[in-house]
Amino acid sequence: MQKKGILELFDMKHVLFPESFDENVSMIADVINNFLPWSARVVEQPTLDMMKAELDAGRPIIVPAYASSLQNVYFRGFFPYHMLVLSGYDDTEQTFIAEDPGTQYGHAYRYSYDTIMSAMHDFLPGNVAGGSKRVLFTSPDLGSTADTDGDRDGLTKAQEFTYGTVSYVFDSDGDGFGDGIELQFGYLATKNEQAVIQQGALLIAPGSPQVYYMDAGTKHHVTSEAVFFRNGWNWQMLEWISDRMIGNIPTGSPLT
Ligand SMILES: [Ca+2]
Ligand SMILES: [Ca+2]
Repeated sequence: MQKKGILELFDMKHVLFPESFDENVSMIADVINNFLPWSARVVEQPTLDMMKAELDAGRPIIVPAYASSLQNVYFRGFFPYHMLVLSGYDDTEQTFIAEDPGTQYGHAYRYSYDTIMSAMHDFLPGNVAGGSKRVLFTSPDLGSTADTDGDRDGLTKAQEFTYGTVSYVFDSDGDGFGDGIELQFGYLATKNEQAVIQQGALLIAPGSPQVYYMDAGTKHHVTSEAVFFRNGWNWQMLEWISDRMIGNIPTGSPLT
């Protein structure tokens, strides 16, 4: 869950922060809380015990770090600021178990407690080594973020995941109408229906078992399977559209 989420984060952040190239944890929390199917909160000055308790509860922690202090021999090139995810710990070895996107060896990579606690620094322009000690505690629950509407399309974050629309895109199917307005009026927000109802299309909608053939801007009921197969059609050709949209299309004579 979280791993995919971390990758998506960097695509989403431009929606909230179009001008930003570096992210502090509070910006990352905003992106998570607006757009991802989980939630996060900034925790200042976390102690080792607090962090272990989170990991015991199965909740990964996002840690901002001054990269040099991580002393990861696989890092290449110079980058002052780095984020990684802690997914567990090992008291015997005194290590955190990390998912570190910084190298190809980052899966289940181990950093000592001391390394993480000392490298932990939030982004501070020009002086990451002086950044505050803080992390993001994450939760698989939407919590109070269920009601956010980061892309301002009229659907809450929870609704976007229920309906399968894109939480950070105002108009998921790119048909010129926002997600919220389409669902409010009974259209599909995840399919460009106008693009589908073209000449020759075979249409079906959830509220009716009837199949229609589009011809000259009108829909024609295909009255039997015999008619359907006689025309060389197959079921894969059916396009599902909303009851609302199919109701908008003028009806012509049935195909018999
Ligand atoms: Ca949306
Ligand atoms: Ca749309």
